[in-house]
Amino acid sequence: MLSAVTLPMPVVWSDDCLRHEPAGEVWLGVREPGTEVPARALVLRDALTDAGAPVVPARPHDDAVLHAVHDPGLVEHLAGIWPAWEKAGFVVQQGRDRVVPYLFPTPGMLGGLDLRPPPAAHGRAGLYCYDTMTLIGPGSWEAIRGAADAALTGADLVSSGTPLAYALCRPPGHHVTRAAYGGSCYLNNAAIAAQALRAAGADRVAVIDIDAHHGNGTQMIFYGRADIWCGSVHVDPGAGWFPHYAGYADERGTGDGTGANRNLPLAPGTGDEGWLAAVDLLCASAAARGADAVVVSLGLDAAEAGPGSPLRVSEAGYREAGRRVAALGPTLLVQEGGYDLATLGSLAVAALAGAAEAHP
Ligand code: SP5
Ligand code: ZN
Repeated sequence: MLSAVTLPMPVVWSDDCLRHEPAGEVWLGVREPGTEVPARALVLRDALTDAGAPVVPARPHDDAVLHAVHDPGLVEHLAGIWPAWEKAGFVVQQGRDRVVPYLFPTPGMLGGLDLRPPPAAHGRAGLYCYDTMTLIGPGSWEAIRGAADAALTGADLVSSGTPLAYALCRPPGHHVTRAAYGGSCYLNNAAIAAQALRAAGADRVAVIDIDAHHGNGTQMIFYGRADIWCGSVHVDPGAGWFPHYAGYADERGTGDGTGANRNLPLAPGTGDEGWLAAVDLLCASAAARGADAVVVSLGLDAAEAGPGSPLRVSEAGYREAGRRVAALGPTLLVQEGGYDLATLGSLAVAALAGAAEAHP
């Protein structure tokens, strides 16, 4: 156990992150309880403050950086779809308490037609969404925006000389592409942070994603860019895991970004040895390319204790990974997944304690 640690790094926190109550997820047509719950954020905050980390409130930021990585239409949609849903009567008249899309305007459906945003809220619900698991309710937008502000505040800290910071973002973000949300994510907090670090003067940024699932959103946002290198270690999508359509090893970037993306898919059940070897390969690639700042998409759902966890990483494994990624340079850790409330706190403490060892 890590009893004597005093974590030196700021934990950026927004009370608004508690306001998102997805109230479950629709999986294969059935509403299930869901695991991305507000208590996650409280468990993480309590464990980190108990370990001595200072809490820094997230400061409000304008939309400039959000619009640099996301379609402004996505941001506007997230801010407006709940009020529109309510106004259309779905809550009071139909008992439909959350926004759940029923129609997705895929390229195959449109066949080249111009995409006309439907005036009807239920028609529009799937316009920027790619799954049925990522519900929107009354406080969702405030939490989504609060998480982005936490990431931006963390990036401010790192770009102003703090060597190590952690943004306690909830909801998570790494599954969100430029114009589509899903996977319990709404805005891509890590991509927003990486872009903010670039804007503040870091010439080269590395994003290292150690969530159990592929960081498909972050990958696709930066897929054509050489200035932000992306690496992800995750359970093999080819073995049947979310996000199913991305995360293969042959996805290496395109155009200017060719060679600036690296995926290391692992067999389900992989433990510390295989996972840390992959983390090392990502670190070596990032180091070879050079990074003025590092963003870590810190998912804690690769741990063995997770509900239906695809990988079997231990607390010691997370500590070691934290140490290795943070050794690459000034580092912002951004919270992604991790759902087992009984072990989430000690996993976060372990990862951050490891990162702190790299910045004594
Ligand atoms: C940020 C993050 O970790 N997002 C995870 C998204 C993947 N969720 C996949 C869920 C698959 C459906 N859950 C099955 C529940 C069976 N009761
Ligand atoms: Zn995940």
